[in-house]
Amino acid sequence: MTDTLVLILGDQLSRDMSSLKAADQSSSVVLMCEVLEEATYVKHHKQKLVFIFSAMRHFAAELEDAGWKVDYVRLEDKANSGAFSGEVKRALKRHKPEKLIVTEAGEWRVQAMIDGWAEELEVEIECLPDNRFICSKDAFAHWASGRKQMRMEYFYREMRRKTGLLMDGDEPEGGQWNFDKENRKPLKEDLFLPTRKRFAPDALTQQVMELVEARFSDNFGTLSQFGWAVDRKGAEEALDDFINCAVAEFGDYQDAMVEGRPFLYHSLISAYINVGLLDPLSVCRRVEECFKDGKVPINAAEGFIRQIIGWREYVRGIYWLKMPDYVEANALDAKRDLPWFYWSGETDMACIRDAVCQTRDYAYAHHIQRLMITGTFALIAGIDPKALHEWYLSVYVDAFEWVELPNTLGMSQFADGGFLGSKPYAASGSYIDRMSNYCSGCRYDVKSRTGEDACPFNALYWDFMARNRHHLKSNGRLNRVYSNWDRMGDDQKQDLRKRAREFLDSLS
Ligand code: FAD
Ligand code: DLZ
Ligand code: SF4
Repeated sequence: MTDTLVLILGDQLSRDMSSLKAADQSSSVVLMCEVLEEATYVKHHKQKLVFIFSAMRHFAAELEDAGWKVDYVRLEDKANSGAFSGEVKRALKRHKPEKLIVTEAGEWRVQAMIDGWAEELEVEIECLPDNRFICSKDAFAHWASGRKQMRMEYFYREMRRKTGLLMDGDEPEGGQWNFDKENRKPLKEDLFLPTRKRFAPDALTQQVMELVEARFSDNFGTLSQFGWAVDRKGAEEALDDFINCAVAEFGDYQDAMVEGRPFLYHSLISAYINVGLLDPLSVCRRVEECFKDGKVPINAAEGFIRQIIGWREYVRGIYWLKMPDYVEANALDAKRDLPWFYWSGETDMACIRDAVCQTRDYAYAHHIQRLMITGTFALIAGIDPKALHEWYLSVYVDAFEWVELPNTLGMSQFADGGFLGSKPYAASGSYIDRMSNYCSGCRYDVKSRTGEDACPFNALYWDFMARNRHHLKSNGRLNRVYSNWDRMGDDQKQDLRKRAREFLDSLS
């Protein structure tokens, strides 16, 4: 006898989900469904599809081992309706439960669908908050109310106090809330880089790889380097690997970039946290423990924990505060098409080529590559933020709209006019030269600003500042930039803008 149907979505792969906690195992059936509508709302990277479907299939087995009855609908099943609503309706007919329990969806699009079910379906529906976040949607809205501008730093301090992470009584551990100034070192030539743990696909993953190659053959990305963990044990091993060989250096080299070395000292765990294979707070406690044991310096521990209880929670709060209009934001009125090299990697710009090619091969690029290479280029070239958003949502294994959209539109493109962050992440080639080894192998000259061989970032940077002056002039953080521009001679300004225009005209 089934009293309850528990719907588990593809990014809710934890036995601690509020929906499972609220259900009685002996009288419940768990419904999981692979549906075409989720697989196609953007053209996901092949590795992301394999990761999600394989992780869902492994989680179904984990639930069965733990005593749950699971009704799992595969993409290949002939009767698959291709949509969540269709699959829920079919499951209601099969099991005739009195109640449907679901944890709220991560994405607005799916939550709107769930909200519609109350009218559409003849069953009691209980939709519970997602208990994997430290700050609920309501608590964030309360924190945000009355503020004209959001600032992550103040929100983050509240999260430190709330969790007690890196706190010494009421004071921050080490006497400072933020050690970011110490976290901007470029990589030294002779620094040892650890080889990071990758996971060979098991039989189930290989089956899914065949399915994805057959059904999604023209999606972006390759599968030959697939090395993601697809179950809880693997995700925990990936976390162990980060703790054992990378976390101590995470802070110092967080912003560094090295050609051909995609992973450096990053944790590579965002996808596992986002789908529920790792718990964010437990991850932070592990890192805090390393700091307390003297194995990890404060700048690394604080820098890492800030990303999770600060940025990750903050962007989720902004997403739910601002959706559904947020996706249309375009404060700088940027309209240019996304250049084809975001897909092909075929460009003479060595920095973009490396970021795009590793994205194709690993469905991964670290934060500074996303923000300061592909993100900054799009910003200063005036690429349509919605087109860029769809690109970021497609190409990374960890991409879910609630976290990707605020990072892209808000942090990276300033398309919300400075609601999420205080300044646009515009930069010239000298930033990339300082933080990476890209420029030494590039056909362009990072030191030149005009002429055919000049690094395109240089002229585009000034062109961006000049053409957006009416939007940005009141931003106090850009005063120095505009006084430098004003000090330039007219010929120099014209040359810079000409170089930018010619380069932009050459984009396809
Ligand atoms: P690490 O560098 O090791 O950081 C540790 C953890 O902190 C990450 O695993 C992640 O959970 C969290 N984190 C770090 N930075 C952020 C941030 N800005 N916002 C939210 N969480 C953060 N992250 C996603 O999870 N999904 C996305 O779709 C996504 N899209 C992005 C798009 C753009 C334009 C930018 C600039 C950033 C985006 N990020 C996204 C944030 C960040 O780049 C990734 O979380 C990070 O690169 C994942 O790699 P990692 O696990 O090795 O992270
Ligand atoms: C990303 C994704 C994909 C590709 N496929 C599925 C799927 O077939 N079934 C499913 O339950 N979830 C999938 N997901 C994850 C969902 O997109 C994710 O759960 C929602 O975006 C949450 O709002
Ligand atoms: Fe990128 Fe310019 Fe450096 Fe080339 S010279 S790698 S385009 S920043």
